[in-house]
Amino acid sequence: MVAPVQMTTGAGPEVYFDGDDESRARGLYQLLREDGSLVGDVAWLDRALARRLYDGMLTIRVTDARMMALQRQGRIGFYGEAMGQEAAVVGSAAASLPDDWIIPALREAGVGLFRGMTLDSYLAQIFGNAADPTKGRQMPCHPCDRATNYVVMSSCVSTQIPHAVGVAMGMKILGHGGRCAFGYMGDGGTSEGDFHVAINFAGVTRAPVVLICQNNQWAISTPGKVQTAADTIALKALGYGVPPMRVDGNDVLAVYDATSRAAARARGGDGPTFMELLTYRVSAHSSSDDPSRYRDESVTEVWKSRKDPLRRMRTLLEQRGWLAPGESEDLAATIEARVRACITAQEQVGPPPRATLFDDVFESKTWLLDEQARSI
Ligand SMILES: Cc1ncc(C[n+]2csc(CCOP(=O)(O)OP(=O)(O)O)c2C)c(N)n1
Ligand SMILES: [Mg+2]
Repeated sequence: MVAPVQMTTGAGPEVYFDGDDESRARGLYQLLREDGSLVGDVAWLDRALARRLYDGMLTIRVTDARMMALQRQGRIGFYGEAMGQEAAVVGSAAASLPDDWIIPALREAGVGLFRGMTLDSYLAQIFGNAADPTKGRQMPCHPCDRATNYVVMSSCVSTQIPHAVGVAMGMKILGHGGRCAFGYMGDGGTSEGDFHVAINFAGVTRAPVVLICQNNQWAISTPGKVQTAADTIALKALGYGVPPMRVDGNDVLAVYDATSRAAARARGGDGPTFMELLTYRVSAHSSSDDPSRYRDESVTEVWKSRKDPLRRMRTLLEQRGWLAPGESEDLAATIEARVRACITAQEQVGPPPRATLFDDVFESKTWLLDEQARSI
């Protein structure tokens, strides 16, 4: 039997993976410290991967900022940012393979973008225009992308988890070996009944799924400490026989490495893993929220500065000469120009034609819909 391992925060692979499941659920896997120094060995990290991770995080940061500006100008109706959570989003996305399926929750649009959903398609969906594959019927921030197996988000908190486990069970039944499903959720999602039902099925069926909880410590105005009496969210998985991992969610290298390990297990037929990625929702819950009414924003400031996931990765990249001084600002400006060009293009696309209202409702139109269609 593997013994428990005592961990102070931030354990590298030699310590973290040496213990039992409970110590992994109570500990915290880390490779890159807040100051940009390394905890463990990352011989696998080359410049290309490091830059893909950093550029992916920067793309989310810049895109989200533009989208929030559009919302404040009244040009889009609603937006929810992932500010401060970019490492959890990109690190996990980078561990996915093209044949895997992604079932996102609230803050994973960046996973879709990282996997190849185009910015044009993302913006078309935010504007709900004629180029929107869902024909303007979804809220902004509920994108989908068939080409990259990125499933549209279901708005009801936690419903995404049974969806993800169901997709994975389907893969197993159909004999689709070598692939897995990624099912995302927030910390709040783990208090819903759907979480317990889904993780139970995942454990019993040994479905090829990686369940990823972005613990950003808030569910709108509900803080983590009144969300659950469990010491950590990862501990919940133990009762269902699903191996847990608890990871520094602001450390893109640890998130990438841990998710890669979990995905490899799933793809190899070794069943599910539950991952708690510890991070912080630096932004408001959404464009309709004002967190200064219910939380101490001096705490937010610490996560925004010292604990910022981009900052620590930038420090490492600059130390290794993989990012020149000032290059990050240039890169951000290039991304912003690209986002602005897409906004201009997509704002000129008109709304979906009214007749499309009746598409995708029934396989063939009923007489009632026919009648309604004639009246528009
Ligand atoms: C079943 C259900 N209850 C309530 C809501 C309203 N709601 C939307 S997001 C949210 C909080 C989600 O918190 P969490 O799961 O931690 O995700 P986060 O927003 O922090 O990413 C709530 C209560 C909902 N969409 N669905
Ligand atoms: Mg949350």
